[in-house]
Amino acid sequence: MSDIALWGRLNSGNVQKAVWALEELDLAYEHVPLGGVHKGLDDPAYLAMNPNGLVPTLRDGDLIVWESHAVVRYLSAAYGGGLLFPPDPRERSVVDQWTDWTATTFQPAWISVFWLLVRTPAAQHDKAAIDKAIKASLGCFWMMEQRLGQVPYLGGEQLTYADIVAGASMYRWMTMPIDRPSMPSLEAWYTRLSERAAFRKAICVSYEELVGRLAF
Ligand SMILES: N[C@@H](CCC(=O)N[C@@H](CS)C(=O)NCC(=O)O)C(=O)O
Repeated sequence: MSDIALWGRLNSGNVQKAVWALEELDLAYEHVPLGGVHKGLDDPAYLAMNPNGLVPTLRDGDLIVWESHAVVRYLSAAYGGGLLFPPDPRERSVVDQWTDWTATTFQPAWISVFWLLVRTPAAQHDKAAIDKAIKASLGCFWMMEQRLGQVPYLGGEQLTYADIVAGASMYRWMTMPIDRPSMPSLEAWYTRLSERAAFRKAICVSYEELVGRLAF
């Protein structure tokens, strides 16, 4: 058994961030499907590891970490060897800025489009709410468009964990049936990410099982 284990269903956007980091760093790990159709989130043994009762959870030896951004940041710091995780605090502050913005602002905005449009059964769609959520998301995407017009990655010149947590949204955003205004720098970033095997494996994953499904 590998020292590293990851719990969570592979069609969870938050689990996908952890898978991308593990794959990007070429780490050996055991994957344990959990949540969604696999259930198990209320298993006392799981709750003892992750009292938040959600996925992902990472184990590395005797360390347990949950919260996807903490997991990705840990893997980058522990195994990135300077890649993904800039050692200079000034450079890293910018990476953290985009990472925390993703957690607090960007992800809540775009994921609400995903829930209203994809996870909500079509018969219950609320067009006004969907339009409002798309508008709020576009505000975030325009910020990224501007940043990515200046530098190739959110943190600067190199791929970092900020690209992992924010880029994890891109496959869903680019494949949802919505009108997307042209954003050349964002699209070029998506193309750059798509050239990475780790991105394709972790992020370009079917979400068919989630369509029209508000709960498991
Ligand atoms: N803030 C948490 C959110 C975790 C979360 O919401 N996980 C969802 C999947 S994306 C979950 O466990 N849902 C229940 C399920 O999969 O059954 C993180 O980033 O890890």
